[in-house]
Amino acid sequence: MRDNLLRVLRLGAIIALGVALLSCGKREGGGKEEGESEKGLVVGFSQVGAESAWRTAETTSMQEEAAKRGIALKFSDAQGKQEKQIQALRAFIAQGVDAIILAPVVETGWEPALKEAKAASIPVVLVDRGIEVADESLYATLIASDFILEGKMAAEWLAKKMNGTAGIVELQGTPGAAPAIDRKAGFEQGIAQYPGMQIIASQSGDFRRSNGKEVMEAFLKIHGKKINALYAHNDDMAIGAIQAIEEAGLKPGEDIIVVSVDAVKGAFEAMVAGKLNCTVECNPLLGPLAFDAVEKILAGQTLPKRIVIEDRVFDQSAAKDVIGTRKY
Ligand code: GZL
Repeated sequence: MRDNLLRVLRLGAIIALGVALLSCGKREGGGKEEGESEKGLVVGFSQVGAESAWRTAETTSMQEEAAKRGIALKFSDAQGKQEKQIQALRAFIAQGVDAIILAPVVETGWEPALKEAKAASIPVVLVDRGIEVADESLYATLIASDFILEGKMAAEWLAKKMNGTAGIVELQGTPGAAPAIDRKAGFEQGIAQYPGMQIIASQSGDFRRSNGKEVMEAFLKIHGKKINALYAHNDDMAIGAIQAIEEAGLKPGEDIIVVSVDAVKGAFEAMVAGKLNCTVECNPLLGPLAFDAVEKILAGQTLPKRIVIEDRVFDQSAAKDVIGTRKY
């Protein structure tokens, strides 16, 4: 009799322990964490910064889409510094977010933090820029434009406009950033078949309007009349350079033909004013695709490693008709 009683008590203790262990994986009290939304999803977004109109449009798209889906978004602006992005990733991991969205400022140096996210079973979606990693399992997918193609489209348009002969200066984006590396490579590939298309100077303006103006001032001082075309890796630097061209007493869009990338509203305004000649679109409204990817991954679906955004070319001939339809 006594043995049976001991057996029942022992079995009861084992069951109680099992229930306790099983429930310890859930949040305290099973309730929602502070700031959690209806769906309970909490997503960390590590953003490069606010260096350009394109970047601001991307941030707005992400924030609006999260709100629309009832997802709590933890937002971090790294002010262009990779170490701040890595700190943000580690903070998101410590907070136990459900997923991370990362717009990586540069291509390299991400493995340690991404390995920590993987160890914590937190999926990472890359948006806007790619990274160089040996182990592609460290991120779920990359949603971005094809920057090499953008560079080629810019080159093709300019070669036709210049009838295959131009003295070109180039304003590069942020050193080490995928769009800067690939837009340069794509443009060089695009002009390779035109011996008369010569890049006479190339320097980074860090995707910023103010830097674009400063670097263009220097180009004009050094190379003067040899310059009859500008290729800028983004519209913000092109718009800064346009100011420098005007202050040098030259006509942007006529004395110096200007081609850039992004197709932000400011570029259309400059084209309507005849100061910018062509912009290659790079769509920043990535919020819907990014959160589709997050929700699919959390539902256990596998995504393609690369989701490519389609881009178009806009020049002055279309600017007036299109400007009213632009969303960023
Ligand atoms: C492109 C994005 C680039 C934009 C710039 O996906 O990373 O960074 O072209 C922005 O305007 O600063």
